[in-house]
Parts: sequence; structure tokens; C-alpha cells
Amino acid sequence: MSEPVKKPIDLYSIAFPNSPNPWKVAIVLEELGLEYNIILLDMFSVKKAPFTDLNPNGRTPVIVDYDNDGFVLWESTAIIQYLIEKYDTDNRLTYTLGPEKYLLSQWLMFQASGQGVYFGQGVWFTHAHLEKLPSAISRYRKEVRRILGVLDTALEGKRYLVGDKVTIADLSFVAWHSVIPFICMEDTEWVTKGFPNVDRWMGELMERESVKTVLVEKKSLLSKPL
Ligand SMILES: N[C@@H](CCC(=O)N[C@@H](CS)C(=O)NCC(=O)O)C(=O)O
Repeated sequence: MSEPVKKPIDLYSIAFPNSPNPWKVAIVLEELGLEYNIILLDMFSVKKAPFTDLNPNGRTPVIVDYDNDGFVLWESTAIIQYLIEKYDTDNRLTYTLGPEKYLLSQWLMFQASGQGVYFGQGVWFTHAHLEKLPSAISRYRKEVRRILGVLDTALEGKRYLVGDKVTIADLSFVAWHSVIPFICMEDTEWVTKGFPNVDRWMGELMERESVKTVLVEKKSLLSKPL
């Protein structure tokens, strides 16, 4: 079991519903049974002090771990790895030896540099870019399908990405997966039909208490004014 944390960890998040990286971290905090406070910020506050004193990159998530000398960390995958090393003392959600250790790292990096970045660009070109650029929108929507294809192939005949248990490799994909309808702006039944292994895997992950709790918490926090 994880050691109880005496003072809750602060988790900073931008206050947008389709900004999944902070919620990716929240799922792991929930899994580990750690106490945390979510601090929501608007898009202007993350670009200036005092927030940029915590993260000069002006993005979320950031954590402050008071029980470890107020340790500050940003980049969602780095945060997850830190939380696991510190608090998953019986390696429930990770592998620390053998090929599994490196496969886990492979999937974490693929999530951050593949799913996270391409899906993020999909959100940007579909909703935020000042010019409507059909070629850019189409490129990132195709990337969504390509990434799903990679995952579907990897999950053929396998319940989880690495080994025989749920790990942070699986959990790290949940938050961005739910943004697919916002990127594609259409009925996304093709995800269910076209990528059955992903559909089964994601269905199981979505049923975890950690994920359900974070989704409820997110909805509740984002429904209130800042
Ligand atoms: N690679 C970073 C990406 C962080 C990121 O882009 N966060 C978004 C929220 S999902 C953000 O804070 N965006 C604010 C902005 O771009 O101004 C991570 O994984 O933490």
C-alpha cells in the first residue's frame, strides 16, 4: 500500500474540458490513493508569474509535492513516473525489471510524443487556429486513426499493453482518447467498429474507479466559474 501523504499534492490544470494532460496525472493520483488539490487556471494565468515560476513552459500539469520539500515537477509523463517511483512502493502499476520495464517506457513515450502531440494538434487545428486549414485538419485526423491502428495491432490477443496487469502505460492513454470526438467532430462509432481491441481495452479502463472518479471531479470543477 502507498504511504499516506500528510499534505495534499497540488495539481495545476488549465480550465478547459478538452485539455487532458492534467487529468492523465489525476488518474494516477487516484489509483495510488493520494490526496491532491486541483488548482484550475485560465489560459492567461498559465503564461505569466507566479505560474511560470513553477513551469517556465507555461503549460499544465504541474505538481507541488509538499511532503517532499515542496518538490515541483511539470510534464505529465515525468510526473507520473515520479509518483509511481515515490508512492507505488509495491509496483502495482509498473514494471521495474526485465523487458517489461523498457516496454512500459516505450509506450509512455509513444503516448506523450504520438497520441498526446498529434491529438493535441488535432484539437488546435480544428478549434483554435485562426485560419481554417483543411490540409492540417485532415493530417491530424488521419494521425488519430493511425495511432489507434498502432494500439489496436499491439493489443491483438493481449489484455494490456505491457505484461499481464494494468500499468501506467495503459492508464496514460485514457485522457486523450476521450478527446477524439472533439477532434473529429463527427459520430465516432468508427473507433468502436474499426479498432475492436482498443475499444475493449479502453472500455475496461473507463470502468476503473480512478477514471470514473476523475471524470466526475473534472465535470464538477469545470462547471463552476473560476
Ligand atoms: N507535454 C506536456 C504538454 C502540456 C500541455 O500542452 N498542456 C496543456 C493542457 S492539456 C496546456 O496547459 N495548454 C495551455 C496552453 O497551451 O496555453 C505534458 O505532457 O504535460
